[in-house]
Amino acid sequence: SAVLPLVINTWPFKDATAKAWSTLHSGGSVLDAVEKGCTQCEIQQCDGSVGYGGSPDETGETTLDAMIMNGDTMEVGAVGDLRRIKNAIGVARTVMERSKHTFLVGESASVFAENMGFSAEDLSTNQSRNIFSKWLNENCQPNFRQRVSPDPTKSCGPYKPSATLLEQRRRDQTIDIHGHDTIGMIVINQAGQVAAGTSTNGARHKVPGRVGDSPIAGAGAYADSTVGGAAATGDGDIMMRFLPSYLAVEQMRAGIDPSTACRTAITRIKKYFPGFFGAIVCANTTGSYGAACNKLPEFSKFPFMVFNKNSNGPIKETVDCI
Ligand code: SD4
Repeated sequence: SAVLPLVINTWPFKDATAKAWSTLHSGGSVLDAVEKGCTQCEIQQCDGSVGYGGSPDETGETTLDAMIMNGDTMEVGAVGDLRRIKNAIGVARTVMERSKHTFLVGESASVFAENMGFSAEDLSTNQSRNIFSKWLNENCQPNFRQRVSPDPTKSCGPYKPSATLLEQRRRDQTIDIHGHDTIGMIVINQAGQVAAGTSTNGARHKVPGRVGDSPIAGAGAYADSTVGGAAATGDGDIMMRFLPSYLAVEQMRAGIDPSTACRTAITRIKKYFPGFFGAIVCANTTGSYGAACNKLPEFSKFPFMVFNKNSNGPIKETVDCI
């Protein structure tokens, strides 16, 4: 039932939900709750798809995307292709609050973070090194690698033309459906203030420089305290073209209930990319919430977490995909 406060996030990342709730409960703002909740997942490397040690790119490096949005002021802070820094959503919040900018990327974002006191660390782990070397061995002929780059651990390019790529993407799994995914979180407090955020290590074996949907306002997440919030997960290369979080919030603004709003956002993408992998959660300022996902043979139910005034703890819910 619809009550506030409310914490809702993608996937069964319950410690993140609990952390956001306790942050709110101990007097924190909705932004604090989103930041601490997502940070919890970055620390725990939630299912290998949030934080360090996951989704190595074509060179084996893990890079992070994150954003946070203040639905009262419509301020956003985001980082993409962030290197060496574990707390991506912390850096995103710092971009929002300590610079006049919205979105910093790549090496420069990392230097900004270091200058702001975030410590630089290697984001690789044995697990990410294993994922990388397995992929490299399976996908790159040694002589091909040699020809492209004198360093055989570097790029697998040159890249195929995109028609071939479209075919290939039906077979490849760059987004890991079976592990879980990006954390996307919406927090609404008793006063109806809304914040939303995301944190992810993106897609496996991405081309270096690739930034997904997660740090893009309106794609990965969106918040507007006059309406509500939304957060998405899935194949960001497809999803970012449709701004699904923005669409869900705009649907709710027009008076549509959250479940229908989420379904509309998924249906819009499905029309062009029926086989895309993705899901979305959304909530309005009454505390009513919903979720939707695109049905695939291997993905028919989407789990998400909810914690509101009526719960005794984080509750896992699922929605049937459409
Ligand atoms: C991305 N949306 O970078 C993220 C990853 C994700 O399910 O959510 N995967 O594309």
